[in-house]
Amino acid sequence: MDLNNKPVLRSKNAPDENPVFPVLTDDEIRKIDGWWRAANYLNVGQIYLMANPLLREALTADQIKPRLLGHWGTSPGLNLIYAHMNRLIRKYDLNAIYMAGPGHGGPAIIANVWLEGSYTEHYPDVTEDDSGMLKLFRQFSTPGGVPSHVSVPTPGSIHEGGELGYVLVHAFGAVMDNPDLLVAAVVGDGESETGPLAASWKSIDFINPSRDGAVLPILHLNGYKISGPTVWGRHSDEDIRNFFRGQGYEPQFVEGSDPVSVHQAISSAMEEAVLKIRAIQHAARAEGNRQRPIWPLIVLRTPKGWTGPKIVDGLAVEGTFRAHQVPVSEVKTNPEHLRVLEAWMRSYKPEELFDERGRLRSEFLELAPIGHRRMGSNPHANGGLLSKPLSLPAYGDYAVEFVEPARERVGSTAVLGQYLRDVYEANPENFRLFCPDETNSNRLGAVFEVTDRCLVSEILPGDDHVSPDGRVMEVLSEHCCHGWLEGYTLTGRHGLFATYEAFAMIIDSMAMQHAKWIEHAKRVPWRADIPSLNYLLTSTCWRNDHNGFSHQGPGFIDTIIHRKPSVARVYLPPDANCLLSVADHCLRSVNYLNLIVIDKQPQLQWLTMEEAKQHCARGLGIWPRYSHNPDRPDVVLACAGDIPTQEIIAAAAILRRYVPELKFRIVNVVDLMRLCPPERHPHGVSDDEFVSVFGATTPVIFAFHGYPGVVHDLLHGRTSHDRFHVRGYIEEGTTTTPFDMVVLNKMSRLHLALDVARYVPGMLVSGLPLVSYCNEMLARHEDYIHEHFDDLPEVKDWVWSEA
Ligand SMILES: Cc1ncc(C[n+]2csc(CCOP(=O)(O)OP(=O)(O)O)c2C)c(N)n1
Ligand SMILES: [Mg+2]
Repeated sequence: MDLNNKPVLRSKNAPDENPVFPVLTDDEIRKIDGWWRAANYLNVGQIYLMANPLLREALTADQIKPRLLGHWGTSPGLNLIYAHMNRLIRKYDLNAIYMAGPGHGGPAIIANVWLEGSYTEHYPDVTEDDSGMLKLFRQFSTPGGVPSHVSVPTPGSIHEGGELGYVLVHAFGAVMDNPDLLVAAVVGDGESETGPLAASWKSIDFINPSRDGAVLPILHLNGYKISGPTVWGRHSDEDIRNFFRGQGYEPQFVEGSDPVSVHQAISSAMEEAVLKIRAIQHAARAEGNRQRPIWPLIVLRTPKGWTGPKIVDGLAVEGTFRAHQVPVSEVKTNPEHLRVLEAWMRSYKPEELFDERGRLRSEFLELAPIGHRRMGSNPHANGGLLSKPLSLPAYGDYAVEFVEPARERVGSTAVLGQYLRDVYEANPENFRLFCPDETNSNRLGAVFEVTDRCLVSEILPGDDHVSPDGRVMEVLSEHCCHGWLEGYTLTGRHGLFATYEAFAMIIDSMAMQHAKWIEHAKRVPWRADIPSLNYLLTSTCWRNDHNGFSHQGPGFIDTIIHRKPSVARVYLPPDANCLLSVADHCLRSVNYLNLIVIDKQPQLQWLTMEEAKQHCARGLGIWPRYSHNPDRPDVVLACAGDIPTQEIIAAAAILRRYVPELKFRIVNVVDLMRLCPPERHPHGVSDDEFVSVFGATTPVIFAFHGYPGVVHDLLHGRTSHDRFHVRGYIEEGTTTTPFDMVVLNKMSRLHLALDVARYVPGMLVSGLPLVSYCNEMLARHEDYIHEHFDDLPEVKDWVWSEA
């Protein structure tokens, strides 16, 4: 090995103390470079060619795809890193996976996993020869083929990179509780400008090297986004170094455009990083070091579209934003462009790289790791293969017991907290709670009896349950919480994301992307099932207290119901026993986004555990105890959600007093998707069952937790849908009392009773005293809260009674 002491490459801005020493022999460089050229060649082939894959004859216009799609610019950098990761995996027997933040470089990863043989193992018809190569080219970005991003069908991928910004959170989530795993995470310099990516550098404050694996971030500083420069592309190394040092990293810079020097520099930087990571892990695991380490990070400054056409039509392409997608277009119709493309492809010397059959020559193939060490075949990137079901305590043991129902108020999430405490105890290595900062506020604090908040940083004596060994992941970034949990479940482990309802909207796009991933994965046969992503939304829109208007927003329900029916589930448990039953169900499930919404405040408890089990299994049903002559009702009083359940049953009490002859049934919906016609959602009840619960023509007054339009949307297609009159959250809120919130949104018991008077035939006369009472009460309420700053005692202390 040539180990002279001369730095082979140093950034023009880098200070002298950071030289890079060569670690590769000339022969190693030749082989790595061969792999890299082969991957680059396959990249270009995927974008352009539909015939003549190895250029064994002169390229002609009819061999070019009619629609040129894909991204070239990021790909040479992605290929470079893949090739050098391969060398290190072999040398150190690393258990590593690759995440490409600029996931638009899909053809790069496809090229590499095909070269290493993983692709053909997953897709046997895409053989490792020239006909397989042609299939690889022809399927890319064409109808029925594979997408241009590193998406679900790409072996070795658990990160699509379509919506930029999440590569680091996915990577860090994947290594939590995976002590041997290393994720090489490439961050685009444009991507690094996104909010979620900017937030995620701090993830190292939550990575405990004694129990977690490691992420090696590689900032791919090619200087450009789609059509403009990146912010960091115009910053000095010194600025960038200061930024990363401030975040807890020691960056190593690699810069250049001469392949040989860059191979040396990147191999040296990556090897040094791997050794640093090993040293960090050894210090934590063998020597008990509890300090937050300084983690390595690589800044790779290479030209965008490196090795591509330098100038096209007189304009610079290589090293500029023009290399982002298809660097030379109109190849079918412009002979000069065809010539540029052919010269470009031949510059990789395919005849040197591929043998007669079209397979990568063995001297280059030697670089690839074997078996599960190949990054396209590592089971962590198909996490369901490694997933172990949770060991769950019997949730019935946590039941809220009562002599008479709905007489006392109990905090339902506090009960769930006790259950989660025991889930933690029974699953010390594959369950975590993710929460911006509100585990206690959401009343889940019982978990701190058995674990702490995680922080791998300075801990002060006054801190409450904070330690590097803590397993409650509290970071005030909904993006980090969601992304970590995605990475954690995609690698087969289980978790729950608990957050304030209004602020779930921050991650609604992430939820959408994850739903797409799961949905697509179900259609890819080799992808194993992964644990569901579970949401618990508390601090809901119905309680304002000191918070102003900012804290109300039940819109995450809308986000979830519009996801594919095969992955979307929404549960609105009305009390603690139902919450326990729903939580148990969700934690056992796979391949869903499970949304659970329930408030944290003490609330009336309606069902015994046995009743709750049956009700939740059915998902919706009549509650006979709270109904009045329910067999042939005049009206159905329906509810979904805890506060709506309280208000509708309180409305029922008013109705019984003022219109005793009125027959009604109380229907509660805990599994919201039951409302959908079965052809639109697998949970939808049959029309017969729907009619047996809601009747066929009976008016329905429906109190709903979220925006009323959600219920109308779900009911679309049901028998005489226009008889449903839905009350819900209508964007009213301020600092006010709990009952005033339902009054302002016209979902109070008084409004619901007035709706009965309005919509039930024959109520015009018999309902008059009812109407007077409700209107008087609304006026009294208004006066009372402004005088006393609290709800009327008969409202505040209302409990259900049979009489
Ligand atoms: C959140 C988000 N916003 C916008 C886009 C559209 N987009 C696709 S690629 C790209 C530029 C990415 O630049 P960079 O991260 O530097 O990647 P490069 O191609 O330079 O490696 C943009 C803006 C996106 N995919 N995701
Ligand atoms: Mg860039």
